[in-house]
Amino acid sequence: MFEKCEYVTSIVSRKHSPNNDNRPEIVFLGRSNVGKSSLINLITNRKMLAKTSALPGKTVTINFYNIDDSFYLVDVPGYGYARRSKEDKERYGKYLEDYLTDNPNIKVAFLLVDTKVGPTNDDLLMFEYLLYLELPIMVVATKSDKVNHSSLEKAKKQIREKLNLTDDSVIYTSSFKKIGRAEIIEVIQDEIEKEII
Ligand SMILES: Nc1nc2c(ncn2[C@@H]2O[C@H](COP(=O)(O)OP(=O)(O)O)[C@@H](O)[C@H]2O)c(=O)[nH]1
Ligand SMILES: [Mg+2]
Repeated sequence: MFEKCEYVTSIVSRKHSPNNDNRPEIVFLGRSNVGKSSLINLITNRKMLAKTSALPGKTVTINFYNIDDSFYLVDVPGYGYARRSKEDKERYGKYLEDYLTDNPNIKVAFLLVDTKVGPTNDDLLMFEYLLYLELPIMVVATKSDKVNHSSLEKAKKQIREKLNLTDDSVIYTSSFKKIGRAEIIEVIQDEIEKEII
């Protein structure tokens, strides 16, 4: 896995999707700046595959990365970036809705939440929305390097409670410290194998 990782294209409408043969799609959702692009780089073990930025709100398209010619990682516009205009927010919301609705190719929707910040109202709305769409959700807590050991326990409790999750269903990651890669890959592998069997 991850021998070949390449950026394919950026789209704003599903009709331009490069996925013509219904390969599995693994999508990364979360607030602007939560660490989506960094996580894609961690998973693929590439430093610069997905563009990361200290400035929030940079990704405004749906970006497809071809992995081993067998599935796609998909990076989408982040939500909750206050400095975007209302029109922009509506536009990106539409792209996302168009991409997520009735899309059977999506095998995992990773919802990224900042470990230190915890789930925001926008995160809760996105979580509810993904439940409503009946997408297979996996919650990922990012930037776990930012909290110390005891705060991490508190953060875990908060995320579980706010989202009503059971114990083992959150994956804690740090792209900086390269934590959580194996767990993410295991989830992807399980979902993709289900397809083949
Ligand atoms: N401390 C810490 N910072 C991170 C981590 N991952 C990303 N960042 C930083 O958070 C900012 C946003 O990251 P990016 O991956 O571009 O987020 P995106 O907007 O969700 O794609 C950048 O300044 C990154 O360097 C992490 O694991 N730990
Ligand atoms: Mg990004």
